[in-house]
Amino acid sequence: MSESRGSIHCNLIEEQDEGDCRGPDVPYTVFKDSVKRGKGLCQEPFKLVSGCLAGICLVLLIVLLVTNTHTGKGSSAQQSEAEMQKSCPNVTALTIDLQMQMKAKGELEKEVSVLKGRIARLEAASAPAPVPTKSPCAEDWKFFNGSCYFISGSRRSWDDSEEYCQNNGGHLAIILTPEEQTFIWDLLPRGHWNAYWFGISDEKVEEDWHWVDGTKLVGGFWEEGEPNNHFNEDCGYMIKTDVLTRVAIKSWYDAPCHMYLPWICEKLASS
Ligand SMILES: *[C@@H]1O[C@H](CO)[C@@H](O)[C@H](O)[C@H]1NC(C)=O
Ligand SMILES: *[C@@H]1O[C@H](CO)[C@@H](O)[C@H](O)[C@H]1NC(C)=O
Ligand SMILES: [Ca+2]
Repeated sequence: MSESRGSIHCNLIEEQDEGDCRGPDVPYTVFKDSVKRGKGLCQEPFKLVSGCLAGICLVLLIVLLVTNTHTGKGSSAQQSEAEMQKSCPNVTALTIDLQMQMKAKGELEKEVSVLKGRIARLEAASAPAPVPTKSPCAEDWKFFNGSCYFISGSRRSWDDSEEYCQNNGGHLAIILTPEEQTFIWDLLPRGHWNAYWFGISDEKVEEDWHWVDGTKLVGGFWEEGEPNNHFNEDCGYMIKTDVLTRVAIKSWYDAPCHMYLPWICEKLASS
C-alpha cells in the first residue's frame, strides 16, 4: 500500500513537474540563451517554479494521505461489521452450537471413563502382587497387643496342647483383659459346641486356678456357674456356640484335661 502510494506520489510529482514546466516555458526559452551565457539569470524563476511545485506536491500529498486513511477506515469498518455479525450469531445458532458442544462433551466423557477403566486394568495387571503388610506374627498366627495367637485345627489333650505351644515358642493362651478375651473369641468359628483349650488349670490344688506361667488367676471370664469341677474338671476351655446371645466374656468352662480339644497358643510377637 505504502509502496503504491509512494509510486503514485512520484508519478504525480513527475506529471506536475512536466505540466508546470510548460508554464515557465516561455521565460525559460527567453532566458535560454542567457542560460548558456550565465547561470545567474536563470536562478530566480527556477526558485519560484520549484517552490510552487513543492507547495503543490505537499497539498497533493496531504490529499492523498487523507483519502487513503479515509478509504482505509472504510474498509476496516466493513471488516469489523462482518466480524460483529460473525461473533454475534443469532440465538438459534447459539443454541444449536451449545447442543452440539454438549453432545461432544458427553461423548468425550464416555471416552474418558472407558480409558480410565482401561488404565486401571493395565495398572492392576502390571502392578506387582500386593506385598502383604508385614505382620510380626508367623503365618497362621494372629497379632494382638504384642502377642501372636494360634488357633489349632486338630485336637489334643490339654497337656499335649501346651507341649505343642511350647514347641512353637509359646504357651497356651494367658488371657488377662476383656479386650484380649474378645479378640481371641472373635477368631474362633461358631459351632454346636466349639471348645478350645487355653492356659489355665487347677490340677495341683483344686479350685486354685493358675496360668501356665505360674501366676494366679484373678477374675476370669467364666460362664455362670463355672467352673463346677463336674467330672474332675481341672483344665479350662472356652466355647463359641451357634447361640448368638453368648458373649466372649462369659465363655469359660472347665473340663477333664485328657479330653481331646483344639487349643489356643500365645507367644510374644517378634518386635
Ligand atoms: C439464525 O441461525 C440459524 C442457524 O444458523 C439460521 O438458520 C437462521 O437463518 C438465522 N436467522 C437469522 C435471523 O440470522
Ligand atoms: C496389652 O499388653 C500389656 C502388656 O502385656 C498389658 O499390660 C495390657 O493390659 C494389654 N492390653 C490389652 C488391652 O490387653
Ligand atoms: Ca477343676
